[in-house]
Amino acid sequence: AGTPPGKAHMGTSFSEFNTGEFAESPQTDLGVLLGQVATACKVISAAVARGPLSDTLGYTGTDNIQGENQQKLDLIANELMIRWTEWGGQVAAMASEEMADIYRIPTQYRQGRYLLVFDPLDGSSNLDVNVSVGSIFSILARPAGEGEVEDSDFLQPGVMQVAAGYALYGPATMLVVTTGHGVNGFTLDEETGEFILTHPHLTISPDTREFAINASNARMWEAPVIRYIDECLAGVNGPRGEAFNMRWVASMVAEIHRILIRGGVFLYPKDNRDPTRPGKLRLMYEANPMSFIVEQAGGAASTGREPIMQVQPQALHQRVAVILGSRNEVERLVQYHLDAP
Ligand code: AHM
Ligand code: MG
Repeated sequence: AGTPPGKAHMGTSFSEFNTGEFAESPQTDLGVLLGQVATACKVISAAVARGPLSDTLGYTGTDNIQGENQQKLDLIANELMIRWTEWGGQVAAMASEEMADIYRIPTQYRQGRYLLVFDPLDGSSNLDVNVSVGSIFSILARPAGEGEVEDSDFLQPGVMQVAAGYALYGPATMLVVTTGHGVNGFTLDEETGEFILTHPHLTISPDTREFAINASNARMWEAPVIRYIDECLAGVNGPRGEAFNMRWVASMVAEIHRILIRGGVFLYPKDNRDPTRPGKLRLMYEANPMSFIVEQAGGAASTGREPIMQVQPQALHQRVAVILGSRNEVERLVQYHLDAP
């Protein structure tokens, strides 16, 4: 959704904002789809909040495609995202962290021109301790062509995204969206069931003294990341001459949201635990949508060696190294990668 011209638009509902944004536009379908994704996120928010009361916490005993144990709410959220978006005629196929293969829209529904890619419940290892989790989504245009959608139709670099966003299920439920014209944040009003514009035109400060990384992996990091974190930890007497603070929620959505609100840099870098694994996070439904949001808010997103959104995907579930947030810190990390032998 685009940048509203000033405070007058604070308090606008997401539906009204979307209608204004896409009125007279050939992308009306995109507005409709975003509205359906927003509704799916409201329903997922309610399911997450009821978790402890409805026997939906805990594991299913099955693994997803990345060999991670699925939680009941991972699968419920996946199902809800599909059910609330498949019937409207905007989507041709979907892909998700929780589905090994793509999901083609059943033939009883109209086939749309968009591909919806999502992580239905990111950070779900936090569910049992009642810490923030979220949903992440990315919308791509279906390439022109005949016949069924194939995996290869999804394998577009992040620069091709037409929209991306996340819902954060925290103390308040929020929806943060970009369609390539800035980033806007909406808060769910539980009384009316509407997402209300509370954070127009989010921007990330170029400088920060806060970083986020899972430091338990330090022994496996590459040299440029070790250098960067060592310098942050060295404090006022180190080469940065400043004291840095650290945060790690282990929910990427909460982490990126914090960075949008008060700056920061987030790293899930490549490490040497498995030479075939370029990072932990998934390119298509974690790294790309978050990179689109961060760049639209004036931040930067890199693998350390190239901009994340320029990585050509080879597979739906491929992983990638992630360094994103305040522009000057990301640029410093890119420089450290260039400097490394
Ligand atoms: P998930 O999709 O299985 O929830 O994994 C992604 C999450 C991110 O939200 C978070 O940044 C990271 O994994 C946390 O990893 P770690 O367990 O190493 O702290
Ligand atoms: Mg995830």
